[in-house]
Amino acid sequence: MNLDELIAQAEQAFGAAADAASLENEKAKFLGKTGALTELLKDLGKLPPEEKREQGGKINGAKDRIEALLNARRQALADAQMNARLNAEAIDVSLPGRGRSRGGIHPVMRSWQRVEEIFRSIGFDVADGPEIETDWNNFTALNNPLNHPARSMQDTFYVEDKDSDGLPLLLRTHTSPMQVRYARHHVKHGQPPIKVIAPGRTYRVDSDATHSPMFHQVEGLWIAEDISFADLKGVYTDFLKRFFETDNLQVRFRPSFFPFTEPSAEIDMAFTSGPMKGRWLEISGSGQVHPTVVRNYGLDPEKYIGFAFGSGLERLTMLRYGISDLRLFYEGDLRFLKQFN
Ligand code: 2NL
Repeated sequence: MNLDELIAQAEQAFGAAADAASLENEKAKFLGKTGALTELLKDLGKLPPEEKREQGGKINGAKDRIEALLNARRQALADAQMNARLNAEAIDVSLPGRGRSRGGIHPVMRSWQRVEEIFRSIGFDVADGPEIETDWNNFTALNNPLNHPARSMQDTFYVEDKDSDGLPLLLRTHTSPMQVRYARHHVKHGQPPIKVIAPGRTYRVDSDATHSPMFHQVEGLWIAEDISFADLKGVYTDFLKRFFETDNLQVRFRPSFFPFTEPSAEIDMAFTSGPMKGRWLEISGSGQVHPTVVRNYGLDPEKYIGFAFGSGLERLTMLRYGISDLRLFYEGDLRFLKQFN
């Protein structure tokens, strides 16, 4: 077999291989275990030593040459593949950027921020706490009787896991448990006054045009030796004026009932100017903290006294911006949300 012819054959075969797989197929025909060159090398053994060296050198030279042709073709195919990819994935760097839209603050969160800012300025601390609570923190500590309907399966979301009293954990139905935790921690490590607000998410089994299963509350609590209903009136009226940015409002306290306060009052307000002038609006529950609740904080109710209130952040937000449908808060419609940013 003429080695130059073999080299020419290899060059032709490699050149005809259109991809890496067929190239490796062609390689086997020349350099593989049963390839042409390998067969030639096997036959060398039959030759006398002198010829063996000469023929061996030639064959190995041809082998080197074919391997070089193979590598050149491999490189060429790889280059072609890379060029095809670069063309296919080409990026037009002259196009304008896609831009990045900016998020905004939800109107209820704006109210939350405002409320914190106002109460901090009156000397209130801000409590935090878990949304999954124990039965004791959510109900018992707040003087809710065991058979109270708020505790029923129909009104409260219960969790499979049980607390250390063996009672099911639950999604807190108001923000009060944060204040219970705060007060007990405060009493353990120091003395009253306890002066705190607790804003946060709350959950009830309730869903219609005016109720959402998840909503936001802010509660306030001020306990010391001499905190009276007069302080509640002063603090809450000041809060409303600053929240709604007007002195033109009236506030009234209307007798009511809550298990955790005694006496209790509904707080109503009315604007004395503007489009809402003269309409009384329920804005908050409130009262003097019940002696049982004060005792559950770890304090002597004969010595310590104070007030608490609870307001809905959605309600405050609706009144501030003139929003008529609660559901708008939870739909995530940007046409609605953009108006507050
Ligand atoms: C309502 C009722 C109220 C409270 C919340 C409270 C919290 C503690 C102790 C005593 Cl830790 N009271 N919160 C008191 C009275 C009323 O809210 O339906 N608000 C929308």
